[in-house]
Amino acid sequence: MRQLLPDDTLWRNLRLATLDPDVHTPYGMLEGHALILRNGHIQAIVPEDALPTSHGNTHDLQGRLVTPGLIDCHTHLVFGGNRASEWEQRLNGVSYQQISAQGGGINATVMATRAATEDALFSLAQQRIDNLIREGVTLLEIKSGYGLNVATEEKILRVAARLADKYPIEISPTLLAAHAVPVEYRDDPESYITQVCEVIIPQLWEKGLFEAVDLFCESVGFNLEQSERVFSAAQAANIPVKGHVEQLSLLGGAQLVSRYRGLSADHIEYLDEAGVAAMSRSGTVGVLLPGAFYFLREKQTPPIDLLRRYQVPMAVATDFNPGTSPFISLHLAMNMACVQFGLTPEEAWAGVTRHAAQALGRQATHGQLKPGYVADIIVWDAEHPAEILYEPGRNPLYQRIYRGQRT
Ligand code: DI6
Ligand code: FE
Repeated sequence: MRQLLPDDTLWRNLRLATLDPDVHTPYGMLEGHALILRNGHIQAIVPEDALPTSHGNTHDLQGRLVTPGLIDCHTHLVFGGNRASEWEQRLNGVSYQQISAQGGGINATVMATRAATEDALFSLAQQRIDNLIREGVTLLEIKSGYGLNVATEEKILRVAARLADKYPIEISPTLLAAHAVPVEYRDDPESYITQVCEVIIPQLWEKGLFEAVDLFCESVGFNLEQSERVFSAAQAANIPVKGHVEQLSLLGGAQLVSRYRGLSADHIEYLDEAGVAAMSRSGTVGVLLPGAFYFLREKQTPPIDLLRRYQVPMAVATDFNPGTSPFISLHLAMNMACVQFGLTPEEAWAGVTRHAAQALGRQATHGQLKPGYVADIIVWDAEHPAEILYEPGRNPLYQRIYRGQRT
């Protein structure tokens, strides 16, 4: 009979979808087990019949379904303004690329974000983060990328840090200064890349404002050579990298990310077998962003069968941003990953738990219900994990537990 400490909490009468690949059942499902939580972590998972008959701090969950907290590993959550008028232009036949070439697109949001105060950006971000917390998100990646100068990139990252201070959620901040060429460097993109490498990365890394460097390797973003300059600068400072790659064309960005042993290659609609093989060798996660695919009315889907065959972990994220994925729902992204890309519901669940944790370098501590992992746990009023993504908008969340505390 396991001994419990006075401060331990005991969660009984539940059905555990552990998402632990070493539990060989669908979703890593464990029936008839209980959770013991201690100091914000999972202390043990024990069979119900091996428990003490009573403990001061016991929660009976009446047989409910329990999963790890959800992880949204790719968002552009902090920005000013919106792009509804551009969206209407696109629906009247103007392409994303044309709008970008006219100084719209990312740069339109850059103007709005540069003009907004830090407090205004924080207030806008609060409404968005509330939605994700209500859906059960407990770890959230937030990128910069709508500043494109050191002051505004810092402003965005400071908003991300303030969100982490205020809300019961962990934030993983990413520097995406190489998101687009700002208007003031329109005729000299190489000099902007120099600014990113020699000013923005070192200054904001020195201030401890981000964990990884991201970039947009695409015809409307940066080419391979420019992307390599950014990754090389990050590598020189031992900063992990990731990339928006192969979204609208095949430039070889995924192979570049793999060459730098990047955390993740994101979008990857145009990824080829050479890129998949490279990702498999480097342990790079493929992050699927079906919201952008849907909103841009793309036709080319990511090579899911190749990713499966090479056992490349697939994560699923919202890519929440004003230009290509204005959907602040991870449940919807899970649904879209199944309906549009052909993932199974279990793959989508792995995509927002253990694979999303791996995309953020946290596979040893987050994204599974396993002893030693963080006690980020969601209790659902649902029979089966598939219900959560089958009916986005229903949100059967019963209780959200963040680091062992109900929130
Ligand atoms: N790819 C995307 O889909 C977003 N960023 C990126 O690199 C678009 C961001 C925007 O249009 O505001
Ligand atoms: Fe993105």
